[in-house]
Amino acid sequence: MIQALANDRLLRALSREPVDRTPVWIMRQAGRYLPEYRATRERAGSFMALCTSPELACEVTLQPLARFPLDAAILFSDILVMAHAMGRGLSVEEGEGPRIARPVASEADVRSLPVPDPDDKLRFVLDTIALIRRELHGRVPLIGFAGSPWTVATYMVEGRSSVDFARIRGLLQAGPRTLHALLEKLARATIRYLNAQIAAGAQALMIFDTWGGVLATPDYLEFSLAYMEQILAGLARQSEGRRVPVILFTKGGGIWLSRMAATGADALGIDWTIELSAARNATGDRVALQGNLDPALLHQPPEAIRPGVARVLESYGHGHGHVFNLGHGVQPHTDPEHVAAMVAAVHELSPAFHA
Ligand code: 1CP
Repeated sequence: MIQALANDRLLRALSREPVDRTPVWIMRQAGRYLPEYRATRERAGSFMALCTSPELACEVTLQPLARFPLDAAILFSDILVMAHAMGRGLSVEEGEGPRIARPVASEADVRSLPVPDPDDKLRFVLDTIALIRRELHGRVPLIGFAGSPWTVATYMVEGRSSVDFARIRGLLQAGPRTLHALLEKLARATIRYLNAQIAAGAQALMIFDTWGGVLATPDYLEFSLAYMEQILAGLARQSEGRRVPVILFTKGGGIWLSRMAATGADALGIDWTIELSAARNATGDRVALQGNLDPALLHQPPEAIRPGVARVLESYGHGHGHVFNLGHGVQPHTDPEHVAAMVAAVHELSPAFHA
């Protein structure tokens, strides 16, 4: 099915083609800050029930688009459905974050992990993508995603969110062979999974490396970036007659941007700790940049949000190749009216940077 897109600003900006204004979407745009999301989650009964129901996952994907004039939809799912598909058991309890029932602890555990067939074990995601595409009617593109092997491995080894990453760091120091075997399996599984997302209708992809930033530079290159590079090399980058751009996001990765730009990614996600002007200098216009308003600014009143948006736009400066976003996910206690103010400011202020 080739369907013309009414609004292709996101895809154009990710390929550094001209746009009339800067496209904008929001990491975690479907989520707990929206009362309608909380209502649908309640109706689903659990986070996993929400993720595995294509109808409900499609519903929450579209909720932020009904509120704000955004330039993209992002699939409602989670990076940890991969752990579920590999049979390790995933649950997400209200206010507690994700839990893996059977964490990976030994070389034997790694050896026993399957590389899941996405058409079987992750069918619910592919069905959700197809349904969202039907419901979008080509209004905006749909972004698919996966976690980086390193970031998914942190949860599979730690069993939950971590502050010190003691177990996986222990594995890294003590026996990198086991960790490499796990990461290699996750990379292979993720290539199959993301290619299946493209075949189901994803029009751009994002790889979330939320925890790459906790690593020392040589370890980041060996245990995180190398596997993202493998994934990039294994993806079908063309679908429906168009390029499927890939965004790479390492939170805390500001010091590695030039290396990230050399992986073949189309765009890099930038967190709020580095200025876009510096990121643009470091990458030399080889990639598009996405970001990077500090999500904490959205707790301020709308009068303070507008100048914050202006600073981000000015920091990127004149020209194409910028996708406006936060530097990380929108926080659960954010007032949706403040999000509306941010989006309105991007609409009003950004055309001047493309004239
Ligand atoms: O952006 C969107 O609207 C799409 C949905 C989405 C995405 C892209 C969700 C829904 N999760 C993710 C990615 C994700 N999940 C990441 C990478 C991006 C990031 O850093 O924010 C990570 C690290 C996770 C793991 C995860 N799942 C967490 C974070 C835990 C931690 O260690 O900080 C949480 C809270 C979940 C559950 C989850 N996933 C998504 C939502 C809305 C929620 C909250 C669940 C609820 O309703 O209680």
